[in-house]
Amino acid sequence: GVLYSEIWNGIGGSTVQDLLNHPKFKEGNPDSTAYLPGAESPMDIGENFGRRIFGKLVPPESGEYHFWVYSDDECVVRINVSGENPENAREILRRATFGTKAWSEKNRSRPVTLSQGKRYYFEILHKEGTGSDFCAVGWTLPSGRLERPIPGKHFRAPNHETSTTFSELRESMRAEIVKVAQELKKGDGDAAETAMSETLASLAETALSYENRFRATFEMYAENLASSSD
Ligand SMILES: [Ca+2]
Repeated sequence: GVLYSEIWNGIGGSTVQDLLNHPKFKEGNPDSTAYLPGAESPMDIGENFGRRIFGKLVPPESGEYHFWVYSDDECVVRINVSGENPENAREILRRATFGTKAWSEKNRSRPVTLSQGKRYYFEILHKEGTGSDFCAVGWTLPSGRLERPIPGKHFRAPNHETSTTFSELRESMRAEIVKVAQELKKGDGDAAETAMSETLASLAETALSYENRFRATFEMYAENLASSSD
């Protein structure tokens, strides 16, 4: 499984509240999105942005879990302890600004009781001001085993993404690539060559960005098959 990540750029401040208060976040349209293979962000991607990473957490055991977090700047972990609805999520853990990239018992949650195989809404809200940026969430399972960060195998991507079919994805990729290719213009001289190489680089990036989306769509397809054969 995977988690879904959204980023809003151009938002100052170091606290999650700065993100929650901002009109761009309230409007909901992120500047970029991505799938993540576990409960961990990429590192040092920019300045003055806010991030939400979310998915459905499916615990492999029943009992008391302890969650761990590290981040820079601030990070809040929220879970709906009774099910999948995002609106009932509550804060279980907060790491204040400027942490180090290391797990510490100071940044561990109180026990959270979860049931094996049940789906729980899970999200990480992260705010970066300036300097280094990262966040990750791990857990101690009821058996005492540590998984830090929590791997993607315990997550299901959000509902709205599971409806994407391969043909929709292929059509969207085709449209985006045609759009970039149409910017290719013939011309002479260094300026035309520079423009050509920039357009080709952009084309390559567009194509590569689809790798993760195809992989995530395949994983969700496989998960749906697996769960329907129970
Ligand atoms: Ca920072």
